[in-house]
Amino acid sequence: PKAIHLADYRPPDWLVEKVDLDFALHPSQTRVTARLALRRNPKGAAGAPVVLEGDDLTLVRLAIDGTPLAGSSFEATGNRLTLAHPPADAFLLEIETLVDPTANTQLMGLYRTSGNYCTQCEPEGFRRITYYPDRPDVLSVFTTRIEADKQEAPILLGNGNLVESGQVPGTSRHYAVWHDPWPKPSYLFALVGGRLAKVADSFVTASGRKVELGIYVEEGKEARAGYAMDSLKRSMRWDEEAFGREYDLDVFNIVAVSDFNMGAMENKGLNVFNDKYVLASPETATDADYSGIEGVIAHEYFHNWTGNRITCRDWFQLCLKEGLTVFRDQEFSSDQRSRPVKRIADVRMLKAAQFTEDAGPLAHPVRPETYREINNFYTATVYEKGAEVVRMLKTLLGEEGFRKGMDLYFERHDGEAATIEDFVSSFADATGRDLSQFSLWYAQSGTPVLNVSGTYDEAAGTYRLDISQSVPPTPGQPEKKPMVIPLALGLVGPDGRDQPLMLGNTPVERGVVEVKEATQSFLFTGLDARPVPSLNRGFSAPVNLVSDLTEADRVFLAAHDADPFNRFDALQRIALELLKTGARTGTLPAPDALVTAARAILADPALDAAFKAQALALPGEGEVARELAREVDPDAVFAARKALRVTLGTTLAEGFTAAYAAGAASGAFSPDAASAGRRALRNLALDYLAVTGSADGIARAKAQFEAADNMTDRITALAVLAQHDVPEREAALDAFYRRFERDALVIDKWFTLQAQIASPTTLDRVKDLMLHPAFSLANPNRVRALVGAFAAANPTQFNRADGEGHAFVAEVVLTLDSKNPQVAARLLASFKTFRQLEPARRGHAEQALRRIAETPGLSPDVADIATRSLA
Ligand code: DPP
Ligand code: ZN
Repeated sequence: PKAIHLADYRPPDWLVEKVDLDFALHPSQTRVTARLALRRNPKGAAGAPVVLEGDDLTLVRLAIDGTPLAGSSFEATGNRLTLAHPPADAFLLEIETLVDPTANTQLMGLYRTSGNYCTQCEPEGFRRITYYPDRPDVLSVFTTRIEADKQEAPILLGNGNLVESGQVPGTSRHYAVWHDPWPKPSYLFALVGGRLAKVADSFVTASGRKVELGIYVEEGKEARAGYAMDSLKRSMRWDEEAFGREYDLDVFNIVAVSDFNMGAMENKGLNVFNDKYVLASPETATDADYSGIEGVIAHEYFHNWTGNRITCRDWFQLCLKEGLTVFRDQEFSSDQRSRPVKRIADVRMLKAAQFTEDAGPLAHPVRPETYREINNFYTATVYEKGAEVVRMLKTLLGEEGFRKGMDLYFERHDGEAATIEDFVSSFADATGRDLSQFSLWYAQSGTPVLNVSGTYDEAAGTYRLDISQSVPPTPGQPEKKPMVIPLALGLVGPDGRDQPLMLGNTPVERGVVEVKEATQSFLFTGLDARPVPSLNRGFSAPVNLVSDLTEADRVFLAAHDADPFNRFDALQRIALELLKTGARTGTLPAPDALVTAARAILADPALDAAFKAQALALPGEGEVARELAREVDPDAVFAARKALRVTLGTTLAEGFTAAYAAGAASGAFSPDAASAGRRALRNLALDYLAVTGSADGIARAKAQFEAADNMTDRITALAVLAQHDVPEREAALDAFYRRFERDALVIDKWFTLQAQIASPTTLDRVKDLMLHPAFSLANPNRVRALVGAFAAANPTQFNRADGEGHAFVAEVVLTLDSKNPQVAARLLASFKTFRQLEPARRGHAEQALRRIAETPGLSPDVADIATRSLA
């Protein structure tokens, strides 16, 4: 496919005033009649033809203003419909197409899942339904009539409000007409038809309008939608309170489906969800599942304003809706739960996914300037780094300035397809700040490195921070300019309290200094003792911080820092340095400082359990590898980490035993954050107490596995057992399977934890599991749970020294590519860290990538990832 460039953007030549769609649902021959009221765009090219996108379409009939068109007056291929000489500057184009939803294995456009009909149109799926100007800057008012066999599809759902429904006389068919008054681009279109059970509720908006809420699930799963419904109502209230945004239709529906490429989709008034992010019960869902549901429900709901009411001008602007909406859902979850713990979890995820992406061949700016396949840009960079950029804006402007900017953005651009420039200008204009340098965060890829060193002058009572910044080269961007980095900091005195933060005679506003130059110094005054600097508090900027802090400084911060994030980070950094040295040299340095700091955190009654669990969980293998950056031997990383876990587990056995006992459940299960935190710490303790594989530890894990009254406790115990080659492992895996065999989402967990076992036998296990009746290459959740987990979360086995792990994943990618290119490409992206590896493993990975790249007939999705990975 050819490259598309942001610089080539042109407004559409034709607009769609309104569109009427008529669907006659049929398993293999669904008839779609589209009536587009087309009008020439005064901003388009004069005299331009009408060119509509299609994908795999069968055209049946075409008419203009009611008159059928002769074949000579248009040109139609599966992928394009061209009217070289449209009759007038405004006319009604009627298009009839046939689509086969059963044969649709890509899960883009109209497809079937568990026998039900559903759609996915973002980013370019609508063109698989009918010919259309399928681009986000063409907004139109949609009316959708859906007709189906009443037995097959008793439920018929569309965007907007239901305006009519009834029986088709003399047939077994019925219909429903949905009208969405809000103009929208085609990627927000959706319909659902099928046999589904409804969970109903309602919500009264701040201005007193009643909204009917519905969550549709497969029959028999109604009881598992309660938490999703509760999350939805809390999201609706929160968006009113935090952003002044009210819902704008009479109905809000969510449909949970079991075959879905992504997490969920924000179609106007009709969100379609991967059922993983809707269904939960204590027996089947972990605490992580509950918080995932809360976050994704909120995310899709928040898109109603940031994405739907204001959409993107083109797909280069994807972060305009995604980064902002992730920021909004993170803030929501922070308000619902513990803010520091949420921040820690988000930063862990950011580093694991985005920093890694930024450090490899797939690095790209938050707003890319070129792409070949837009599906490959739904990335951690666009989403998570995009959210960090919005967070930095808030840190720079303060609470009030940020809200003013958001208000102005909504006021100016409601109903429009906007750009990042529009977004940033709203903040600049609302606050009078020059944000031109700040905009580099959208344009420059790569994670900035911030080097910081401090000098205390006792006689002058000053402390000078010398800071230099650089952004490493990334694909297409060999050289970078200095960025604006909001650095939140504190100067911690010997008593553990923050000392005054003064530059000259001026207090530092909100504790944030702005680093703007390649090198810059800040002289803090009025200090009567040498401080320990607490830098980048709350992870105020997504940078790699290199400081001259000593291990002793970090032990001190881990114990005293007023910023909880940096207490966590200090401990993690001590561990990371040990792990790096251990992995490089084969010998772990003395971990005494870490043990001391960890013991203090574990015993501190003022800290909540969720925080302790985060602080005491060692950095992952991926993070250690990323920090090592080159010549990585994943086995050495694993060995170092294992050795450190054994040391901590043994030396802190008493503390972990106490934490394990203290975390025992009292009363009925509740998914709230405090209870979840208690379980997290208890389960971390279980892992440490069993890490040596001692009989005691295994017995404790086995007992917990058998007695658990919730999925978090059960699956963690099983994961602990799975990491040890003991007879209890296979017995427990079998018992788990038998207990949940009818529950695909739970069996996914069973696949995942087996795929993650760090053992040379795992590859064969995974190959066997691919033949298991519960596995299917046709279902994205199954693929991700088994093969995705192996590739992305089992560094030692995916990167086996003999290359078999790479070869296996490459083989799956090729098989999958002909069915579902999007999921195949996502799986292939697991190779993005291969350049970090030592030469032999790197060679194997490269060979696997080449084998893919040289295969004829690849999808654009897989071809794009393979090419960029090898570049
Ligand atoms: N727009 C969806 C989401 O991120 C994904 N396609 O919510
Ligand atoms: Zn989104």
